[in-house]
Amino acid sequence: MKIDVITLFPQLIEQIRHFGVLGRALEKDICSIRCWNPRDYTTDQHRTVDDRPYGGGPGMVMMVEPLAKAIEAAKSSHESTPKVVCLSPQGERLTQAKLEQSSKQTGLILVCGRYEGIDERLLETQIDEQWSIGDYVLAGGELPAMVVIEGLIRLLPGALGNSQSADQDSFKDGLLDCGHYTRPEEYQGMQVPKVLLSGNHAEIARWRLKQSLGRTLRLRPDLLASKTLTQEEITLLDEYRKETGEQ
Ligand code: 4FL
Repeated sequence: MKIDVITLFPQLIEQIRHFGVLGRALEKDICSIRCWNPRDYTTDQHRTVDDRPYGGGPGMVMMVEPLAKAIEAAKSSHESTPKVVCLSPQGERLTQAKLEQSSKQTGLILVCGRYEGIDERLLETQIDEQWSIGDYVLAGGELPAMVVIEGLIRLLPGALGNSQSADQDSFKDGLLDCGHYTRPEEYQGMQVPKVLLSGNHAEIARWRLKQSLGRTLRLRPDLLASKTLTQEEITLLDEYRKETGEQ
């Protein structure tokens, strides 16, 4: 997968090369990241990328031309035209399902806005989708773009080691993850659940699914409401309710 990032702060995005799963995936060529700076596509002496808003008001607006040229340059480095996504609070909310769909594409262009926003005509002509990572306002789209990149790359085949797997993730089946434990067996009087020490893999899988279901019911009932449960899951959830006395 080839990801291009349109940003005034390429150094910020480049940081991810140096860390963990992402760094290794880039080294292994499972994916590539390239930044394009709109400032490199300006024609005036001051390399201007923003200007005052028509109609007045505070802040600055990112100009169409440098952004459009940077996007065009990124596009022409792809064999087939990738989707162009702008990170913005007014976008569609990012979900694991969206990341999974996008991880099947061979390319993606992420556009990071700064200042008060981007000239509306760029959104109309160059942007296919807008994505939001949550209902809050940041100083720019760079951190949200890094969130997208991290979420995407770990889904690419070979990005995670054999011992890890995106298949086991929280949200994989629309449920929260179960609790996890490691040594010691007892911490401040609290024991690791006995079933996890049993070596009975079928029982352990059943316990984990029950915990996932119960936790989702307790913490994110909205997730459970939009999921169709299998007969086994209904049974497990009933058991969880009985065991914990929860509704
Ligand atoms: C983008 C916030 C995506 C949340 C400012 C500029 C943002 C954002 N999700 N805030 N872009």
